[in-house]
Amino acid sequence: MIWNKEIECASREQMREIQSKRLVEMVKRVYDTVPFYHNKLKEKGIEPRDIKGIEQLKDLPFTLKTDLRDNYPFGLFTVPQSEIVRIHASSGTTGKPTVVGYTKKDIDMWSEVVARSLTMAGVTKNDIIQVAYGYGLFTGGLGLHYGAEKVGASVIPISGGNTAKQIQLMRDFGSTVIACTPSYAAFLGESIAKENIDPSEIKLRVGVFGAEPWTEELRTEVQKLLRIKAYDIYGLSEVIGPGVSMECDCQCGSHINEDHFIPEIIDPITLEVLPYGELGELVFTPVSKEAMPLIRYRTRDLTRLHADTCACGRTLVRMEKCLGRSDDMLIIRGVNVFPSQVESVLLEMEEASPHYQLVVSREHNLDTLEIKVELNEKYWSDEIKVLEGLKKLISHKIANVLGLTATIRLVEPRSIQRSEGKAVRVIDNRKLK
Ligand code: DLL
Repeated sequence: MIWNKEIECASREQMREIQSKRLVEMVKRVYDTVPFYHNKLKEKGIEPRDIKGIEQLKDLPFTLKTDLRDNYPFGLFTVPQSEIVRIHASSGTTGKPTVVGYTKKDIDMWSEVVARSLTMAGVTKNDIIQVAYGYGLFTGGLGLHYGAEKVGASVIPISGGNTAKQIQLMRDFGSTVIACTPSYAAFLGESIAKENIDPSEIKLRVGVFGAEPWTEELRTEVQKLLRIKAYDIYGLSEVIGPGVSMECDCQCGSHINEDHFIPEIIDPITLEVLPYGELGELVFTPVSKEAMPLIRYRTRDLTRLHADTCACGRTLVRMEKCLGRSDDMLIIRGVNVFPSQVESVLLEMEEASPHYQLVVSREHNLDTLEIKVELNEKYWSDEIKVLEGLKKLISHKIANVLGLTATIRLVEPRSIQRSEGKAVRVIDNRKLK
């Protein structure tokens, strides 16, 4: 089923026409109402009347996360506060949170894109969806909630955490869809397995997982644990929240709701726009948001775009699974390391659980990488020889993939702290010094 066929299956020309019209209108609006953009466009010598369509997107200035912080809290809003019906914020690692606002129309648009997304995963009004993303300033809970209601599904707004309750309601209410971070899904799966619950009591069939990078290997693991089909949902609060893009049943990339969020891939160094198929930083221009549209917002997420028509019939541009964020990329002794590479290696091995952590330190001016690997119950052994052998094997595999030697520390099942939301995969002690 397709939620909005006219848009999701539009020809490239039709889509460009919609995007052009919205872009022209939006640039004029922010020029007239947001001093930050007024000045930024003036600096570049751009008058709104110069912008005739999507071809000129590449000439417009970028917006950075720091720009949102500098205009904290409401400086980028285009409408008076009386028109704002919702405020969300994401807490950064440092300083002030990034604030976003929504008008009534923005909430409707957001519900529409999440409804499209859930429909891509085959969710219908006959489903019971357990929304286990956090409700609150984080966009995950309420974002999924409104979209699921729009689809007509029965929503259980349980929010994140309280695993025993999650499992109880899942059994009692017969939830068919679970929406949460993939790392929490892995934890839920393990907890169900531990309780020896009769699998027929769990009716889940679909997982809607996102808010953090995750690998194909983790997908396989979670699908096995929860006996579901797991779909990737992507989004960020600055652009709207969840529902910027979502995988369809073909699972060959996530379809971007590009009538609202125009995607580009840029080279993060030269800032040039790259052609489809090339790896680079994802940039979004949310053109139809009333309260807080942005021009060319740099997400820091690294991926590729593809524009060929998908077997599902949708023509919406697809983005590959995010490799990670450029600011999550660790540079260890000059080698670039993404946590997702470590995840891929570990989860190919039966012995490793989906819970791991990278600990980076600096000793005598030399970076060190320790990888804490939590073993699955079955493989946790008291025999030093067995554990040593396993350590060697993991170390060898990691060296092959990363081109870097890491110290492997095998840790007991359930000893790495679980997260109810985004998992903490990296502890970088170098930053503390
Ligand atoms: O994480 C919105 C969201 C909620 C998406 C629920 C999906 C499901 P923020 O907290 O602003 O918003 O974080 C946005 O999280 O720039 C990515 O780095 C990362 N991210 C989000 N979804 C994915 C995904 C929400 N599917 C940041 N794969 C983004 C990889 C993701 N990374």
